[in-house]
Amino acid sequence: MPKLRSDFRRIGLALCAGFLVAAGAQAQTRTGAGSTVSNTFTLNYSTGGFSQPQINNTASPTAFTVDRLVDLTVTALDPSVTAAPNSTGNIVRYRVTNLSNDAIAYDFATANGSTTYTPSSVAVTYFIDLDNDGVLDAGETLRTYTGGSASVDVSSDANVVVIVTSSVASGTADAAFANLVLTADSLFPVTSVDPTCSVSTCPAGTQIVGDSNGNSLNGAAENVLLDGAGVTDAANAGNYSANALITVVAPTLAATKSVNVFSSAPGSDAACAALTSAAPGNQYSVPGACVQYVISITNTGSGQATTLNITDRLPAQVRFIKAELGTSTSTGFADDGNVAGTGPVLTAPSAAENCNGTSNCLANLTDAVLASNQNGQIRIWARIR
Ligand SMILES: [Ca+2]
Ligand SMILES: [Ca+2]
Ligand SMILES: [Ca+2]
Ligand SMILES: [Ca+2]
Repeated sequence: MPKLRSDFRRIGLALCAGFLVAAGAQAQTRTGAGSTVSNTFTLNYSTGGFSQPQINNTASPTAFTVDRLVDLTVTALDPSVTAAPNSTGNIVRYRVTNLSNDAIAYDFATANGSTTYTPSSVAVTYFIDLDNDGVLDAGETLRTYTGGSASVDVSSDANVVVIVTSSVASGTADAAFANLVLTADSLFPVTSVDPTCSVSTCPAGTQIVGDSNGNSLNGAAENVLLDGAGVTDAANAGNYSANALITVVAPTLAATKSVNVFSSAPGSDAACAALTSAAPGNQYSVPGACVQYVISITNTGSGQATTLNITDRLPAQVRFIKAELGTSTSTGFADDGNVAGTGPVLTAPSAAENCNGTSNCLANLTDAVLASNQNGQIRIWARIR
């Protein structure tokens, strides 16, 4: 029976596909607000073998007006983003979907939810996202939005991407955050699909208020608000809201410089260069002694410090021996991808250079970043002259 079973399976799949198509078609095609739905019936019968006149209601069909369903959803396309202190143009996007059976214009309002910093320079733009990919494509028009105004008409089932940009003030602390709530509210469109609309009953750009005195089967379409409750809005109010979180990510740098006498009398520059710690016993900073300077940078913030530039000019009383990078953590300084070349680049003077304190013996670190929770060091060996 394998053949029969596979036929059954094929029929089953075909049935499922049919249901899916039907369900999809139903979801995407709502009968337009203001449509008139009429229906008739006929009754034929006989008695004693002789047919009798038909009974029907074709002279007065049952009819009703399809009311205006108002529904929408708002979701955050960027529910959680990070931003740097002193940054501008930080973007969070939301998707607004018109689930009504009419074109709707929207009021877009932004508000601060729970915050520890206040986003500034908040601006709203939007576009009707024809392919619903969240991205502004050719053929889609980006529009600026002025608070309190009405958007362009959004067709039934169409999606709008609302882009909210904001700035973070300089000095805003690491881990500060802002919750940014977008609420879309339903307004009458300029061009409704509803033939029962008049300028006075559906004034463009004004709030759609739900009907409150019960259904009238015929006449003008009544407004039925069937939206749910978003993060801050109530159900059945013609609106919906969603939240996006912006978290400030900043480096927190602490820098120290120390000097340690490795040996009172190393004997040679090469011997000084070979020391990795102080020799046993008391060591003194006498002429000829080998010392090590350590510049140590630690990032305890959650953001990466970039475009680092550290310079150290040795004083005239020493001779430069060597310099190298070090760390007390896993990686220390790393390449700055936004600076050409592969870093970190430590530029050091020539070995055995007698320093003059003004124009030579310069150690310089460039093309470097220091990630969160990393320590980076520049270690410099020198001998006292
Ligand atoms: Ca698109
Ligand atoms: Ca009514
Ligand atoms: Ca609502
Ligand atoms: Ca680089």
